[in-house]
Amino acid sequence: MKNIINLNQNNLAKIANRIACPKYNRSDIKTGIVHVGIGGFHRAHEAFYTDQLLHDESVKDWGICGVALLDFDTKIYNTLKEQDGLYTLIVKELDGSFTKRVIGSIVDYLFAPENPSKVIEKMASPDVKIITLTITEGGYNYNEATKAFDFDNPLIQHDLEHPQAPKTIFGYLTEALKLRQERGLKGITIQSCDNIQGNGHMAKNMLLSYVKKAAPELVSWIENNVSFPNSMVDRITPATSPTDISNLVETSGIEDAWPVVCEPFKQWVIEDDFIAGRPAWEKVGAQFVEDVVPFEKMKLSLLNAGHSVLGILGDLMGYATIDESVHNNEIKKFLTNYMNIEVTPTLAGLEGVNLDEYKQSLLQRFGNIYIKDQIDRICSESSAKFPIFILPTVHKQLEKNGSVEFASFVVAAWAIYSLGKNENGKPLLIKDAMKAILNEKAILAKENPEAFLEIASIFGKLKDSKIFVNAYTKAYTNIVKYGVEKCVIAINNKVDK
Ligand code: CS2
Repeated sequence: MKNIINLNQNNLAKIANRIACPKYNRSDIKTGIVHVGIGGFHRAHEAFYTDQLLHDESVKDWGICGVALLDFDTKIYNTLKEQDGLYTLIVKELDGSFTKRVIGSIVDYLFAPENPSKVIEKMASPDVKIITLTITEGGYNYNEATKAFDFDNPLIQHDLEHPQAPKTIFGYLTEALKLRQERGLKGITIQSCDNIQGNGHMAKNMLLSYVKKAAPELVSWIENNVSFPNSMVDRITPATSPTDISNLVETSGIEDAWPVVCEPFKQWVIEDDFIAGRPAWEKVGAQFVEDVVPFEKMKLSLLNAGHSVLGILGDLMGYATIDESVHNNEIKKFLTNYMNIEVTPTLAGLEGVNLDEYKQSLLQRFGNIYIKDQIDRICSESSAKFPIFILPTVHKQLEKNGSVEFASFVVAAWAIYSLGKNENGKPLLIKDAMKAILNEKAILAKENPEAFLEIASIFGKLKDSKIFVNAYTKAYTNIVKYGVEKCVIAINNKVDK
């Protein structure tokens, strides 16, 4: 067994004898990017791309300052502080080998609840040209029912009343942009890296809604000085498990409190709209395109929706990981049918993309047995995910009188899942901001399945569609009667005939 080395800047030279480490001088790197939400995904994706780019000696202006926004983020902040922003990225290859490297692109880190003004100042710094966000689908404060910004959110109310000590991203951005305006600074880019259709538009619309109320004089400055490129981001990044941590100690003798694990695949398609310049991420594999919307649609409605299908059905059946779920042949067939019959007809404008290959590659990625992507992770916050991943497909299919049988089946399964037990009677670990209301409606749905569709902030007016409601009710009744697997087999058989 090798002697154990703690991961930090001082030990980097020693660690470099064991696994790949940053070869650039981190103390030379300026912060050009502030990133909010330094979870696993950011560290497997943007921070990885940026680390690769920083190996080009001429690139010195694009270090990342990671901002932990929520109280909940204390642990990641403390870890980054202890480890000088360094962490290990462990790529779990398809052949079972692990490729490990230390990532050095996060050169600064701040904990917003501890010192809000420091974060605001950092965002307003002249060196900072881009603010990137991974604040989750729910973090944009968009209400599906009203199709507008949710001012009823108590945290938003708090930010309106305490602009100097905000709690939400909207409060922070507003204060920082005010300073930039006051100081006559040039523009800045706000780049969403969340799984949302038109994530740049969403970021812009939600921010402007807030600013119209909080600081109306700033609206036109934002319109003229801030760009909001859309982007499609992709890399499956499960939650780090205790085994991942101990395995790194055992195999490489590196003590890292929070390594990140991910799949080998990665993709980043970005609209080239950076008002204050940008890193040449294309040199390390990102694609810059004029219109990212078709790519986003493809990824959200195939990959992310595919995850939710495997997650909800798999969880009810008692599986713990996505690979287990997709290795059930009937579930895999169901997902393939869903992708081919309901999603594919809604996709267009994907010149140069081979959709059949893309779908095939998704099944392979989901099936990576080394990733062990937790079903609990996938099913978490489904109330924010369904309206983005699955329901847009339903609406498009309804418009063109296409099938909604598969999607409505998954919604029915979600209603049953929200009762909190799997088919073997074991409690499900449901993590969802809307857990209480989901459960309340799920209980009512036992008598009247439609009750679940009454949650307007998720389903909008979907309950008015007879076609959807009929398919959903039928699926609900069948699942209760026969269980998920038998129903899935029956639906698949109908397609085969
Ligand atoms: C997942 C995503 O959260 C989810 O439900 O679908 O985190 C997914 O793994 C990533 O978007 C992959 O790029």
